[in-house]
Amino acid sequence: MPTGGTIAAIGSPPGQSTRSIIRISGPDARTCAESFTDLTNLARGIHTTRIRLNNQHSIPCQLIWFDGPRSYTGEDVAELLVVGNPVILERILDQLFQIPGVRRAEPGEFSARAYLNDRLTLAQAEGVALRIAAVGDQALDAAAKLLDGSQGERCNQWAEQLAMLLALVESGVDFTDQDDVIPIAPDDLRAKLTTLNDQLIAEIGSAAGSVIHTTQPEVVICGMPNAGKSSLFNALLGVQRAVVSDLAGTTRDAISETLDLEHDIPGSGSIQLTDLAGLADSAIDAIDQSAQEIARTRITSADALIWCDPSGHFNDQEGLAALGKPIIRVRTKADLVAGSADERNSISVCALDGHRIGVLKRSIADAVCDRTGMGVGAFVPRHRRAINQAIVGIDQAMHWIEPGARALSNPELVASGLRDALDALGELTGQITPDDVIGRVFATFCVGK
Ligand SMILES: Nc1nc2c(ncn2[C@@H]2O[C@H](COP(=O)(O)OP(=O)(O)OP(=O)(O)O)[C@@H](O)[C@H]2O)c(=O)[nH]1
Ligand SMILES: [Mg+2]
Repeated sequence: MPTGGTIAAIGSPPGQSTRSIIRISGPDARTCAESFTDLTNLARGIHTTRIRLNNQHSIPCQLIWFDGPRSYTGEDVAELLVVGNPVILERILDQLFQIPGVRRAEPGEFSARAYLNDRLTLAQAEGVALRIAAVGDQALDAAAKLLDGSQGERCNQWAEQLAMLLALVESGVDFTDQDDVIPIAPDDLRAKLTTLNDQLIAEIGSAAGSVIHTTQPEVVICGMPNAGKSSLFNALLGVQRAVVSDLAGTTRDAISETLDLEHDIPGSGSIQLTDLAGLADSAIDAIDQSAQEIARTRITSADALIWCDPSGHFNDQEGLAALGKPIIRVRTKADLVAGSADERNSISVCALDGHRIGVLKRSIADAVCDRTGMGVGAFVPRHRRAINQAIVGIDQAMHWIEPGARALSNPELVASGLRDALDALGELTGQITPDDVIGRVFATFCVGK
């Protein structure tokens, strides 16, 4: 990411809206703000003015001025609130870029400057990103904890405890020839590490080892051709989105739509629902072959599967169960079954009249949206990875601590595991922040943030 200069970007989503925002940050922000308006000697606060466009038209604008360092980025910042017309916004930006030293901001560059100017810690910057991307209350709560620094505080405490235990183990390495020196009793060390590990596991909660999205979880509808998948997709969405026909092999693509479960099941948020081509032993033609490959890829990356089978047998030739993901077995075309279907292992639905679609929605919410017990660390992939690494390091260290022993027989190996764990946590506490970590964090931001 380039640094320096004055940056400008649109800070609101693309498209038309009543108001949009253009952000400008850097040493020339004042020049930018004053050269297109009648404002002079800008003072902190909101100013109502007009922006001249190419000296022809002028449009009304509210300009919010922040003197550095008391601004988001720590630099002089101007925010322009103007009518949300993309043509006008681009024109304003073009004019700004005529000013020497002013250029378009990279994704996340405003927040990167805030970080470089000590206005935000890395974790707080991630809190900003999470707050923008948050889907649901739990992600918002996690963002708040990142932003208020309480999560960083906890990481610091873990890192300090680990550093202290590592120091004790290492001092044991230095004094191995003196039998009477026992810096820490193995059982004490084990107990302390167990507590620490429990806290780390709680931090990523039920997400330990699994993939969690800051955006919506993806649920795919899979099963044999003609199983009624597309009909179910449409019934869940409440619109005729996918083509339905009695020919097997109708669906040839992965079709995704957002399904909002919040309305029916408060607290569950929304998901990406994807309809797939049917899985078969053989392909009808080359298109079918590639449709099936797409389907298999999407099944592998999904967070949960809705497995449709009108027979209710759920013979697993495809090895879906072995994927270890939540599976919701749905007996489709329940209206064709004489008598009431066995509901112990599956939900019987009819896509034509919506029978038990509500029950299915609830199972979907249970499968993917049950984030209870999920800690802050679960929401940001970098945190989840670092905490997982720390857990692995501590596990390795514990492997070499024999219960009841008077001294550690392999203190070097214990120390090595603890050092790995400390390194992993160091990335979170900001003690170890290589450039590529910073780049990775801000690369996930949108332009204008
Ligand atoms: N009676 C009844 N028919 C259904 C039901 N759901 C789907 N069908 C019929 O089953 C046939 C196949 O439906 P689709 O939804 O296209 O099935 P699909 O699994 O998406 O099929 P492919 O995309 O070809 O894999 C159509 O003729 C639907 O009208 C149902 O609940 N009851
Ligand atoms: Mg289909």
